[in-house]
Amino acid sequence: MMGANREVDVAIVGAGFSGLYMLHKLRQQGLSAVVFERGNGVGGTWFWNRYPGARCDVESQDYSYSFSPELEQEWEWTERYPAQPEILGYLNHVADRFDLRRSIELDTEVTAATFDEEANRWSVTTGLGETLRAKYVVMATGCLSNGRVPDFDGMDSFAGEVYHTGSWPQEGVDFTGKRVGVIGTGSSGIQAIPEIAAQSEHLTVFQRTPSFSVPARNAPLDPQFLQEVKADYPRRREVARRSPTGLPFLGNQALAMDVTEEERRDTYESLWGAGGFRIGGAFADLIVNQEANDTLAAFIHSKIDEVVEDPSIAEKLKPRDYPVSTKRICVDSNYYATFNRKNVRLVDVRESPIVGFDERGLKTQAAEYEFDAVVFATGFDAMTGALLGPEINGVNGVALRDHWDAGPRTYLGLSTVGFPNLFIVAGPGSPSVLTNMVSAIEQHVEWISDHLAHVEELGLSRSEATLEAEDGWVEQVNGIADMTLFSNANSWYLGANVPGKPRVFMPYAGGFGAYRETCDAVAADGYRGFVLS
Ligand code: NA7
Repeated sequence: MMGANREVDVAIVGAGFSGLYMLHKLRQQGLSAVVFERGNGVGGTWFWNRYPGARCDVESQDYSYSFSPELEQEWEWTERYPAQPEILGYLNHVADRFDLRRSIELDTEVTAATFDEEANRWSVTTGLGETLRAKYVVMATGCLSNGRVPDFDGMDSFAGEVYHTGSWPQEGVDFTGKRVGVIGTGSSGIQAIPEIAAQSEHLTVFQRTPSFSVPARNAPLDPQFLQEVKADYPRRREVARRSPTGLPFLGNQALAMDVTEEERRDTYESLWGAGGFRIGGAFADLIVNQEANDTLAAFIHSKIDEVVEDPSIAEKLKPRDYPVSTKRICVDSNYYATFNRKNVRLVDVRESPIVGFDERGLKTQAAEYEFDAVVFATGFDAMTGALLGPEINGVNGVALRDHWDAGPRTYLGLSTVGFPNLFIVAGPGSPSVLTNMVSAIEQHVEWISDHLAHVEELGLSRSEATLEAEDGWVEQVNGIADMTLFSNANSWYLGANVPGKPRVFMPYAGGFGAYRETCDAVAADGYRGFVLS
């Protein structure tokens, strides 16, 4: 299949949840497609994030494809929250079951894509030096694909082992007998820290911003429960498709400020006891009303006090400068209790910032720390990183990087002006990371598939969003974000974790169900906002 003249209908970039389903869907409709994947296996996010404790924060039965009833019935999830190896196993099963592997090229990074306006074709170049022609390109590149390691002075001089949670060695890491430093206390750090603490000789956690974390209460899945879910999947999935979160429940419509303090506390207690991030949706006003949000923050603070024995450490672990849920709530197993261990210390790098590394370890303004290994749990260039990695040039040779110079601009999070026939799965401007990603991905894949079928049926060669539609959508996404508390946190949703990245709230916060209705209405209206030619 190699060669300069290779041509397919669709080039798909990425073989995670998005790329695998996109390939399956396009094949079913008779289009030829190839998937380029930079990893040496399928799985995307779940291929790379193999750090100890890596686990999804959405429950197993819902973090799964709904497109195949047979797949739903035959796959047996084993825990309430799926661990990384189980999700990776599931995606490998999907690749085999639907015979996807013959169209997936591993170890193949897409380095460039250039639109040829005469032919209405994309030329897609890979790191292997091949150029392939494709009528359409689908960027199935994921929201959290490009890991970020801060640029600390002297890092190269450090003689110990260095890891990033998002590109963990496939053979695993043994921290037994080692002195380990973990930098970062987002979801990845919070999952890895208890595991590394249990294995290593000593662990130092460098925290810049504490996270709100709730107990997962993970446990083996009761086979009886799983049977009930399987029998109920059609209804369950339908609720998820219409819900604000892509999960099979609608959230409480009551307002925190309308109930008594005692009722509020009971609600929080019961959700804390149940485990998981549903506590973030305990009341409908938590994400729009600071006073309401403060009640949940105070509740979580009180829980930290209950668990952490040293009051000064408990104090440091309490987030105080942003509202709950404006950074993703973390879902943990024994995170706060880990700080009661004798071999764990917490360093607040707000108080004493990291100055740099030397051969033995790192220095803050207050002290020096020696390590055998350092783990960066420092997150990702989220949502745009993987899209802006390759050199993508559209109409008139305009680079996507330039079009998005002031922040990502899309129509529906699916398409961007000047880049005809290029579609993004779970792109900026879509609900993506604010929802159950698998639901969001399926909705996008199905919409793109229907759209391409429409263009093909009409015998057309080009689909492009209009500037008016894109302007309107950008305004709508910003307008909705402005009605919430989301802008009050320096989160990766806003690009705030990457120095120099434009501060723009990237996901669509109007809810998954409402977003789906908009996408459906656009399609029903002859793909309003797109020029088809
Ligand atoms: P996150 O949530 O972006 O967390 C990264 C953490 O690393 C966070 O605590 C950061 O502190 C910290 N960080 C980043 N840069 C630095 C520097 N220079 N110094 C000290 N600390 C730093 O990434 P995760 O991988 O944990 O989670 C990503 C998503 O995956 C998560 O939201 C879930 O959706 C699943 P900061 O908050 O920036 O002060």
